[in-house]
Amino acid sequence: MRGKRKRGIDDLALLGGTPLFVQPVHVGRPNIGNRRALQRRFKRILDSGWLTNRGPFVREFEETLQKFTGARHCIAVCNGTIGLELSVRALGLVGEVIVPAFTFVATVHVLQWLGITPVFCDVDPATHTLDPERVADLITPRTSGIMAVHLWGQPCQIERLTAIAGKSGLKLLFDAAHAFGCSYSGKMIGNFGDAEVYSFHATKLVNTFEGGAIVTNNDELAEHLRLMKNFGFSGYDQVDLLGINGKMNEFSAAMGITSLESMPEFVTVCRRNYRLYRERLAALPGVRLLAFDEREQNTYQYVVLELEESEYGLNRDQVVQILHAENVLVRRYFYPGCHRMEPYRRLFPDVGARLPVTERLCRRVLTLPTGTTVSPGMIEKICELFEFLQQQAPAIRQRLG
Ligand code: T4K
Repeated sequence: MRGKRKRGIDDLALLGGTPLFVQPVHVGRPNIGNRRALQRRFKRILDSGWLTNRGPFVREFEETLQKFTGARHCIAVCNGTIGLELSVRALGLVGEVIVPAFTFVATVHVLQWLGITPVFCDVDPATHTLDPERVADLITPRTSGIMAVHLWGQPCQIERLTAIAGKSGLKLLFDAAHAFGCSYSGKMIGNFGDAEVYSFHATKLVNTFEGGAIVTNNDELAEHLRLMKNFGFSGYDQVDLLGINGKMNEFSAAMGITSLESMPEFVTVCRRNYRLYRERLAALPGVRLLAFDEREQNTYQYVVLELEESEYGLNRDQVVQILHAENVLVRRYFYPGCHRMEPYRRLFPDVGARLPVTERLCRRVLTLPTGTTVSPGMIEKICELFEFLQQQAPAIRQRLG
């Protein structure tokens, strides 16, 4: 299964050696949970002939999520992106919305797709989430809202953002794609702002293959969202408003319920993995792992590493190139930053100048493999490789030219 540890730089796969892993080691392998329970649920769906349109599994999934978060309403949707789009429309966002550029591109695409101008804002270097001071600087008469992201499951500075939004009469929407199961001041994410949106994509801790959910404590908004995600239907042949198809299907909900049942085990494994990486990499020069507030609930579904080239000896992109050759498929999330992707690069060519932290993170960050398919032995090998690369950095740099 595994190649030998590296003794000299010629053992590196990039330089002709054998890869450390025979099979690719991914960052986001799905956590499956109890297969038998899942198969039983699939059988029930097939036997019942009820495949979608708010069937029993979707209702059960929504109720379970609601209890778990303590929020008043939870609306399951077919993916997180649609959940964000529905929320943006239902909240009546128009004109300009302040958003980070250091996020998965879906966050920003949602705004652009709906004809709203994304106003890119820099992030805090320690947490990688929106910097509230910079947010306040970007508010104009055209601003209708703030779309903040609890990146890596790390909560935003919610109190400060809430105060800024309240003072300026702005809506506050949280992209909580990474933050299901995380808490802020002891309260579950899902209870803040006007609404919060989770993703349950296959790569997330809890998954529904594709899926998401909108969570809110606003009754009127919830009612609006429920209609919107089902074409606006309020009865068999009555349509009350402009809607779309944002429904989750029964198979996805069954996966979600099964996945939720095993969530405590997933978190235990991810926490163990995170701590192993932390112990093994803590003393390595130029390596910093993103820290989580241990007083809060965290899921540790992302292990995020920042690499300082001047101390480590190699830059992030060289390390990624070497690790990929070893079949360790670390990812440069969220390189190159949304502002450097189309259409934003063309629309806002100079915006990078006011995003120094974002630009720096885009050069330094990589995420490491974790999840239930990643064992302590694999982590040991990966950490050994990181140590080896640091020790051999000058010679490797020379060979890479
Ligand atoms: N907001 C934020 C902040 C987000 O991060 C996301 C999604 C969204 C909004 C939108 O939510 P959704 O509409 O997706 O529900 C992946 C996911 O596709 C995406 O959902 C996620 N964020 C993003 C952070 O990661 P890619 O382009 O990196 O996917 P991909 O195919 O390269 O897969 C990632 C890793 O997982 C690879 O190493 C392969 C592995 N993998 C992937 C899949 C799909 C598997 O092992 N099995 C699988 O089935 O975006």
